[in-house]
Amino acid sequence: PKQNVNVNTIQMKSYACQRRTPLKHHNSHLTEALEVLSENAAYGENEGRSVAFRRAASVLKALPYRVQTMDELKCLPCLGDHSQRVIKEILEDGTSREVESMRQSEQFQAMKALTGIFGVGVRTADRWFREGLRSPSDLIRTGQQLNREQQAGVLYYDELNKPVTKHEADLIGDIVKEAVSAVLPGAEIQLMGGFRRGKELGHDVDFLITHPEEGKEEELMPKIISWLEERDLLLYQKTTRNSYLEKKDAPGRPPNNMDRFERCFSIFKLQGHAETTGSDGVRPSNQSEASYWRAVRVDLVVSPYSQFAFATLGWTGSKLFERDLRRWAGQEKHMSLSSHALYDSVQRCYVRAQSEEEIFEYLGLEFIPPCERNA
Ligand code: DGT
Ligand code: MG
Repeated sequence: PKQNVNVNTIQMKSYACQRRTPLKHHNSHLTEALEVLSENAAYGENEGRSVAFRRAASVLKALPYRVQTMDELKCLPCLGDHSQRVIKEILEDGTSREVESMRQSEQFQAMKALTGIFGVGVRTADRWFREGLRSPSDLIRTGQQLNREQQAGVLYYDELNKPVTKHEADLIGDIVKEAVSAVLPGAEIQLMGGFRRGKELGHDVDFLITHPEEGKEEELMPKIISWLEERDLLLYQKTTRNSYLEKKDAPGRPPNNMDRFERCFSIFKLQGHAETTGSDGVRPSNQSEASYWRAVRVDLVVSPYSQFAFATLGWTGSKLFERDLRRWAGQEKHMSLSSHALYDSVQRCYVRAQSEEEIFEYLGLEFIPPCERNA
């Protein structure tokens, strides 16, 4: 399709929220390498560097053709020297030695394995690495002190690292719907995160819950959790309460990345589903129907109706798209955007919105549908 695209007329905008980024693109041979560099920088707690590589990858995801020569990159934003060097290497040799040796390195692999444990961040993983630990089994063998979250993370490590399918996400959606409508009739639930952007696989399943009558959603989470626990559907859960106060949280302060909704990090026990049957559709003989389940990470978020549009926008992702929305709002529009609200620092007022479309419009951005937010 390249013949139809004049590479010199492509106007690549520099904020991810100004671009359309489809899920399937033409440059994964380059973006995967750049994302290894980004991941590695994150393991070294170099956030700026990590984001820079992620931005470079993201620009290539938005290109409507497969890059063949360095010449085609001339007019593109966000491609630093290091990214360009790596791209050049891949275009010339098919692979980047720097990236490949990084991928193979003991440190990279150990950090990937350790941060892949639910409840383990870069700091903890790095400390363990320096103590000589490399994998979840090393943690068990050496009897490391683990918190409740990490214990669950180690216990269900293999299953939680197996991608969740859209089908499994829908099965969990049905359960959450049943729970929510049992404890609060009229409540609405929406699938968020990667699955809302059209992904077929995810690392978890994200849901946003609200009720059209403001206030009805208060203290909803504990009721949902009890309903699920009574039916033995949860392996782990940690609920945090809503701590959002408009007066305290938004104006003047830099927009805070962590939001303050009532929220539950959980691990679901997903009963007898197709994934664990063999390719012939026959269940392995060692598992009875009752013991037939897998662990799946699920995030539940409850939002008041008046904040629902902001919560929807904030929980759809991708992470880079969200980051650039906030950066755009702050740098270009003197506004502060969070998953709760939009504050206009020039007009000194909060902006109300009923839909994502209205928020884009207020930000002076063309509306980008969820399936094109895969930045
Ligand atoms: P996945 O799950 O790896 O397939 O991909 P995503 O895009 O679903 O990523 P995930 O589940 O980590 O997060 C979903 C979106 O929700 C993400 O794009 C940004 C947003 N998000 C996640 N955690 C937070 C949070 O603590 N605060 C806010 N405001 N947003 C968050
Ligand atoms: Mg997700």
